Amino acid sequence: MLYPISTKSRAVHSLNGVWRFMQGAHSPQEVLSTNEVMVVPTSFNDVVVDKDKRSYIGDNWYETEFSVPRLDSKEELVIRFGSVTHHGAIYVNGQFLGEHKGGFTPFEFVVPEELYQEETIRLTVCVNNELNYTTLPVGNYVEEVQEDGSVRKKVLENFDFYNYAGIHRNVHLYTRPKNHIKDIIVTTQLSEDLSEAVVKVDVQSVTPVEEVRMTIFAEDKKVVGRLENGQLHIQSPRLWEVLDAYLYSVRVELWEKGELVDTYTESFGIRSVKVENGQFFINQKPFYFKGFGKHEDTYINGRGLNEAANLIDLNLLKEIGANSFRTSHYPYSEEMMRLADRMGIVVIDEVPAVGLFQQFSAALDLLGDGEKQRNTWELMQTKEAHEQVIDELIARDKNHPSVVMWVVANEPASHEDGARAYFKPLIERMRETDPQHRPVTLVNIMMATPDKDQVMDLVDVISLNRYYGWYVHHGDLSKAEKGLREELLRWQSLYPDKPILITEYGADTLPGLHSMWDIPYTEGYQIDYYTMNHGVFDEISNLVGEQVWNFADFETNVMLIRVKGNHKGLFSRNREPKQVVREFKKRWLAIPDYHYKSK
Ligand code: BDP
Repeated sequence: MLYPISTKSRAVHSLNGVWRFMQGAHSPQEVLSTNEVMVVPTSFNDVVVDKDKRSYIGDNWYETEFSVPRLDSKEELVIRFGSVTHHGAIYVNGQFLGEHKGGFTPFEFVVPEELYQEETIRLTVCVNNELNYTTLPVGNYVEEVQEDGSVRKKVLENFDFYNYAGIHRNVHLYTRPKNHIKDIIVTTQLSEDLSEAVVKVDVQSVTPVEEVRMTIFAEDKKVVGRLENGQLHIQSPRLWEVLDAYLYSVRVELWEKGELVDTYTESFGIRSVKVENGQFFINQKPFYFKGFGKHEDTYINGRGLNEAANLIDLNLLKEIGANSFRTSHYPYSEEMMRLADRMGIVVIDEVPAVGLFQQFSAALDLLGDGEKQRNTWELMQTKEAHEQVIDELIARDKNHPSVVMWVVANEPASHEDGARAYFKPLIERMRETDPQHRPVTLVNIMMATPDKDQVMDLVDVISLNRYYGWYVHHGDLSKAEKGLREELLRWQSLYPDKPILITEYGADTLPGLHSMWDIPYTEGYQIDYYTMNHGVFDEISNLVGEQVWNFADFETNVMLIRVKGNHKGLFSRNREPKQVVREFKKRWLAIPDYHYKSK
């Protein structure tokens, strides 16, 4: 799906700003009559202040007006949402336009032509934040009868982050030709010695045109060449390199009877990715991932787009010697993906498939005693949502050079019967749908040990979330070390040709907390915990990277094991470093991006 940009044939307007807001029942045929307002984009939760409104589950109504820009008869008007979490129903002048399920991918609708003559259009959005066993992420949905007899909806998160909601990303209004470029698919093929690249561009338009012109530009805007039959050979291409990004762009033009019908410019990078002999190669060199699992999570904005936070995060990431992050546990904003492309940061791109483990909620103390434990794969009805998010994520992110791997799910119950039948077709779908055929991984949970797991043979990289010294052997680092080593060696002998990637390891730490005995939660324990882990990682030849859990402290639901959120960040929630950051900086600056584990 194309990102909204202005070109000769397209004009983009922002609909961000202050909208009217109301929670509860409303008929969109009526004007939303309310004294409350809400900022778009942001999560509403931390902005409304009132406790009940913050945790409200159900319909949240947003409304604004805009005047219709001038259009000629060959143009159409589109309303586009970067994301609405988790379900958006869109109305114009009270008329239903369409809806979208899933809170982390963009969608758009064409405004009906009969409204183009109107002076203004009233845009109403119903944002529903319910989660259940058919949605991704998975939530435990309950309805509680209150003392006054009213029913309050609740979602008990089946995952460890706060269920922020709202119009989370940019809302754009844009004009484009009715016969327009629907999609641009860029693939590049690099020769073994990296001396030549074949760039292929596939353009999809609404109806075929006489001529499609495609020109590739270098970063300095000089013409590299024009495509013939959808392809161009580039000699000695400048590669998109880790922390040294180079972005080419392709300008696509649709021509009909000597007239320019539509034009769009897409940037791309030339780089290769492959998994072979237990190593992860970027541009033919074995790469070592240094970085983080993150969250889109900041004070005030919650999960709402915060571009300044995105930039400081990637600047801090570079400062500490890292080179990558995982979009745990959902697709991040398009703006973040573009920033990663620009800055040469490697991204592991994850769909919002989190919570696919029935007992996870019990482990996190979320469910009452009455809840019977059933089998995850009989209970969850997420197949349809899962297919949809895979298709939407790949449609959105396929051209990003920063994306080197897809994640089909985080910590599902891959040790329970039914997991294999559930995941096999999804993993195949991910591989086949991606025009670049990037590697696919599944992030394995600590209970799904090598003897119990039923799916890891299906993926390209063994991604492990392991908490030896935290959830396992809490506070006992020597037992933890032994356990970690044993388990990693078992994975290695089971899949000698597959790289192992540590996608999570971490320990909750309160800045400023110290103890003579470096007990858990102190800054001293966090340092010792990581030192122990790194010692073991360095022993394992096909362990190709370490991504810390988490980049920064983040908000969660209220739970026994959470003290105002999850404190496993290397940085606090306001991005101040904990003591361990200086240790990481030493280690990561000493580890090269390439050839660290070459045999
Ligand atoms: C894993 C999850 C992550 C949690 C983390 C933790 O993947 O979302 O926040 O552990 O417990 O279970 O800190």
